[in-house]
Amino acid sequence: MRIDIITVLPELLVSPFSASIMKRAQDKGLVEIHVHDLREYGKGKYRHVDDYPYGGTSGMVIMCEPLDKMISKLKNENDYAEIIYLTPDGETLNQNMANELSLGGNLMMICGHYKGIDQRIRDMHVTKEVSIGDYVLSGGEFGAIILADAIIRLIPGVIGDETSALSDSFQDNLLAPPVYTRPSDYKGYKVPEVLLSGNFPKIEEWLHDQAVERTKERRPDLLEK
Ligand code: 6GU
Repeated sequence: MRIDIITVLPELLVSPFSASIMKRAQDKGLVEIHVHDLREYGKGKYRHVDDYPYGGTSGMVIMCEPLDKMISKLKNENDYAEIIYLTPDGETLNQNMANELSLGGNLMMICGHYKGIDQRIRDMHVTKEVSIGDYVLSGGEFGAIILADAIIRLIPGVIGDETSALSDSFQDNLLAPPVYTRPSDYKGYKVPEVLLSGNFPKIEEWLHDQAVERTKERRPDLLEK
């Protein structure tokens, strides 16, 4: 899979993709991440990419031309399953969306800034609009990082233990059960006996019960789905 990210702040997108699972996925050749600086297509000496909004409202809007040029160039070079605009008025990201996007091929992600991008770019090029939650961020970059992380860890081969991603919270609309590691007694806080029993059917049952309990208590809305 190839992910192209268009941004005016490419420096924000360096370190998140340079460590841990997202780095390993690239090193293994399972995903290619290409960050593009929109200012390459900016206008004039200062390579500006934004202008005042029509209608006299406040803030600045990212102009059509730099985005259209960059998106069109990328579309000529690659096929994309989705061209995603990260925006608070998009569809809220959830595990189901991440699962689908992890299977679907190359992705382009466009990060907005200021008051957003000219509506005509959304009409011309964007095929999916994604929000990461009901709050406003100063730009789409953190949304792109979060969306990319949620997708990349699901690509087969990225996570060593193949079953691991399937047992995450949300994969079956249940939160994950508690986990423990050594020692079995830490300052009198003990690991539940069943986990030390070696009785795997019983352990499975206990883990499932714990997941259901935790979900009932913390996120009953998930059980209604
Ligand atoms: Cl993806 N972008 C911005 N700017 N704000 C957001 C968001 C995205 N998701 C929630 N709030």
